[in-house]
Formats: sequence, structure tokens, C-alpha cells
Amino acid sequence: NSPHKRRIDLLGVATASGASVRGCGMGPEALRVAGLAEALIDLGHEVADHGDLRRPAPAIDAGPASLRLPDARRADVLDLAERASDQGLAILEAGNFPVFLGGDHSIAMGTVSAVARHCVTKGKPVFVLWIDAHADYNTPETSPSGNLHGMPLALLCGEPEFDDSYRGDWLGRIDPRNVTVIGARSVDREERRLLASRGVEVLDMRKIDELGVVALMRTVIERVRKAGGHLHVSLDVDAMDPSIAPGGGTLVPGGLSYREAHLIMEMLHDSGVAGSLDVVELNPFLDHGGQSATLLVDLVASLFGRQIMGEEPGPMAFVTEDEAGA
Ligand code: EXY
Ligand code: MN
Ligand code: MN
Ligand code: MN
Repeated sequence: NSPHKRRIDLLGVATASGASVRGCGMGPEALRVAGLAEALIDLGHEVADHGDLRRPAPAIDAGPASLRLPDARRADVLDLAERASDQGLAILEAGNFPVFLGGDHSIAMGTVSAVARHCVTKGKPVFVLWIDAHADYNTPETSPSGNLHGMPLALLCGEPEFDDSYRGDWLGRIDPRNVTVIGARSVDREERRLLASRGVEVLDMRKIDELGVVALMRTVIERVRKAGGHLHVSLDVDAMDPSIAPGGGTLVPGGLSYREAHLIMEMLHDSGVAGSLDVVELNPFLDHGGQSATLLVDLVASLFGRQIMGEEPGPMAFVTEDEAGA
């Protein structure tokens, strides 16, 4: 069967203001350098690249400390989320498939609200598959770090603890019972309580070890299909094991293997229920020779129809030095 041809729109959100270490602001460019657009075009899709949303750098007289002032960082995150929400909505309304390039995971405040705003006009329920070592479901009270990239799902699910300084069109956009976190292995104590009380499904690494990706993904896909929903996939580089994805700022051992990650994407492709994607937290400064960027590009290619026995070119991760040099 000829792979499903899509028009895919790339939009970078070049920020690390939600994160603890700088570097993932360079994520969008690293994904481009790793050949994201070319891989999708090789699969027969049409690709448009809208460039990157970014915030002005702090005044150069600002000392390193002020670069990371919480209020300045929050202002960055909220502004970028508003803009990503508006631009993402326009991409969806044009009938295109948005692939948002992070940037830290706080960008999902904007990307998921774009999806929610679009789907409400279509009467389609929104489901979220959060592929991550973390649940990103903290509030300012429960967060151990105060970093906004650990809070986007709590904001999107409308947790009441957020004061007006976090207000925006992302608040309460998503029903927590429509959210599945897969790959979790670092969840904070208070965060666990919130996730359980709101009915967020957490398919942690223990569940994956016991039941396997196939069985777990089948239930996720069936639920979306039965509801006639739109699935938003939010892929955090730290979901994968650090041995294959070292380019992240919040690494946790014991992650998804190369094949588990690809199988999730291949099953999502075959299901046809995914309608939007985030690729976040890639930190090229911490990556090893582009290994994590290349892995993420290969995973996106699997979401868009790359098959092991397909006609299209195979994954770039296997390019050997001399081939690369050729
Ligand atoms: N749970 C920790 C916190 O809230 O600070 C770590 C969060 C890491 C978030 C990265 C994006 O996944
Ligand atoms: Mn297809
Ligand atoms: Mn995350
Ligand atoms: Mn994470």
C-alpha cells in the first residue's frame, strides 16, 4: 500500500526558558541539520518549514544570573506558547500536519492548545500521548525545580493551583482522562498523587517491561479510534534510554530501547489516529555527534511511514563513517 502522503508543516519553538540548563533552544536547528525535512520528503510527503519562534536574548548587560530569572523565563514561556498556539492553529486549519520542534517541553502549552482550539471546531475529542521519562504534571507548589517544562500537562489539564501569572489559553484545554504518559520512570511524589486523582494513564517502564509496547499501544490507539478523536503525540528525547539518546538535560536511566521507540511510532503510523507531533528537549550541546538528533529524525520518519521493508531509504542512524564521508 502506498504510504499515506501528507503535507507536513515544521514550526520551531527555540527556547530553553522552561528548562534548567540552556541548550535545547538549539534543538530545532539540530533536527534540521539531522535531515528532518529530507527524511520526510524521501517518504513522499510535502514539507513546509515555518522557521523558529524565539524571544529576544536578555540585554547583554544582564549577568548570567539574570538570564535565568524566573519572571523573565516565565514571560518567555508564556509568550512563545501564545504564539505557537496561534501558528499551530493556522497550520491545522489549513489541513496540514504540524510538527513542532522544541525547545523545552513547556512549548506543549502552546502546541496542545492549538490542537484543542482546532478540534473543538471539528467536534473531535483530543487525546494526548506523552512519550517521556517524566509526567510533566507538576504545579508551582509541587515542583521540585520550579522549571516550567515540568508543568505543561498540569496546566493543560487545568490544575487549579496556578495563579494568574500562568494564565493563558492553555489552561484546562485537555481532559486528563484522555492523557496517556508512556515511558515514565521519574515521577515526583506529589505529582503521582495528582496524576492518580485526575485519572491520567501512566504507562511506566515497569508496565512496558511486563506487558510490552504492543499491548499497551493497542489500547491507546483503540480508545482514540473508538472516540473518533485526534491524537497529539508529544515526544520528549529523554523517553529513550540515555545510551541511545544522550542529548537531553534531564536524563533518566532505564528508558525505551531503539526498537520500543520505533514500534510505538510505527504502530501510530499504521493506526492513522495521530494528527500532530511535538519533538522536544533535544539538547545538541549535550548530544554525542548528533546521535540523539538522528534518532529523533528516524523516529519521526517511522511516524510518517518509513517501513523496514518499505521502498523508501532506510534510517540514517546506520550510515557508517566512510559512507557518510563518501
Ligand atoms: N519532575 C521534575 C520537575 O518537575 O522539575 C523534572 C521535570 C523534567 C521535565 C522534562 C521535560 O521532561
Ligand atoms: Mn501512511
Ligand atoms: Mn517532558
Ligand atoms: Mn522528560
